[in-house]
Amino acid sequence: MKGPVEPFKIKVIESVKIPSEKRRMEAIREAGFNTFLLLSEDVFIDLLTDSGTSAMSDNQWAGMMIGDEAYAGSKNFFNLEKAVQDVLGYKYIVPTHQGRGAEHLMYKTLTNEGQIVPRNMYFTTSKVHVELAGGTMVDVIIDNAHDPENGHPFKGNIDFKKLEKLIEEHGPEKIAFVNVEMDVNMAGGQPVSMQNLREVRELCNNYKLKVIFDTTRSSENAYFIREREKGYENTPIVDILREMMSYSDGCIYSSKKDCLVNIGGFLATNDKDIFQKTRGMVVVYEGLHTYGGMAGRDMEAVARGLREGAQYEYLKYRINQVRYLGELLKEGNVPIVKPVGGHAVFIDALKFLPHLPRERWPAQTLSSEIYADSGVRTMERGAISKGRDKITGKNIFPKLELVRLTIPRRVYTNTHMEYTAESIINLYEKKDTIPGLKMVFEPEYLRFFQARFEQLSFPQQVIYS
Ligand code: P71
Repeated sequence: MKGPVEPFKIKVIESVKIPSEKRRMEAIREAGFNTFLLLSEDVFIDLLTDSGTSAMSDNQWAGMMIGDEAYAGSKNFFNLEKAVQDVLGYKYIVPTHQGRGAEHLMYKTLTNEGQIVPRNMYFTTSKVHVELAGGTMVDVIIDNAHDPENGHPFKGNIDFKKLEKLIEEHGPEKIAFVNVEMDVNMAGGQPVSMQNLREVRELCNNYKLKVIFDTTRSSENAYFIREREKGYENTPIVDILREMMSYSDGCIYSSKKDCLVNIGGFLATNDKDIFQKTRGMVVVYEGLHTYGGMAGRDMEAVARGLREGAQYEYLKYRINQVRYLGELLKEGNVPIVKPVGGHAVFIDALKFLPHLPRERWPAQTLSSEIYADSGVRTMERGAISKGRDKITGKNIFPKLELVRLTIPRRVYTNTHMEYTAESIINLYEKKDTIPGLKMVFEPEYLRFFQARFEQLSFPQQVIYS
């Protein structure tokens, strides 16, 4: 098997080195066995996130040089507005500093105290912004998404029975809006089908509900539609994107992913009322409505990146590089979430380390072991990320206890993928020797960022807490 051919050549490089085994051991200990607390200079291959970690093109860098840093009416804003109109088909846009800025404005505008927001799974920042606005997010994704072995081609789809039941139970006036994420992050980067989006629109029309998309990874989702959905085999990606967006009233977009930039975000809509309200708020929280927290040069990079990120040849390489890593791991019998998603490969830590009890944090353990073994940094996406039950204070143990290997865009070569796979396969062969972790420091909010752990030695696997 070979990795996909890159549709670009490399003009600038950044040196990276593998820290010695001794330094890796020290570094992970100093970081309290939490990969968020590692120093970047101690990392060889950084698969923590695909957010803000892309390599920009010569065309984007050239755009940075024509940044118009006027406080008001920057020409780069109008270039961004035009790119959003051309690629996504929305009329109005409000720029923000990054995705969560857009979530804040959009979700606060549309949510009243006590209302419900159905969504295909959840994302941490999205959930927080709905809750801060007084609402509750409820998961209405299809059951297949919760099963790592299930090979459904559109595992990100909304389950209409769940959605309809929720609307009927509470009444449509209790539903703030219906929220659909593209290429669902927490489910493993799993796409939503065009048919599902079309049917969400029809159902919401019947109840007069607004539909808001989280389009953060929509170009990658569009690629999967072209690859897997009948009738779209030869459709240009931009046409797929415009059809997808036509089924919504608006979107929030973290440009740090599919727009191939290091910072930025926006919301976009065809609804004049949403536009006026969010544009009224952007000046309070982000900046004037023609920059919204971004520099002029950043807006230019987003405008150009949105167009580049929707090119078929680029997406084909991108999706296949992620898949290549997944296939290599599968060949080595490493248990991963199937099918491989758009932005990351997820390892099933419960299957990788079956000898560890949940309260020895298998995914946290595995991410720290991968780093110690190879200098590759990954992210825990399991019980530590999920946190405690707000009422009982007990740890929640979600079905999915995963380690995310997130692939930055246009940054690493296929050889980096091979190195990563080889190290993880070697680790898998000695998995029985891996001891668990004990949490020794736990912050109150978003504990995964700063929690600290100690390594237990065998046979000290007894649960004390
Ligand atoms: C990712 C991130 C960044 C992140 C956020 C929180 C904890 C750890 C890492 C950000 C997203 C996202 C979706 C679907 C909105 C945001 C927020 N993802 N929606 O996966 O995936 O965007 O970071 O630009 O504010 O590592 P923002």
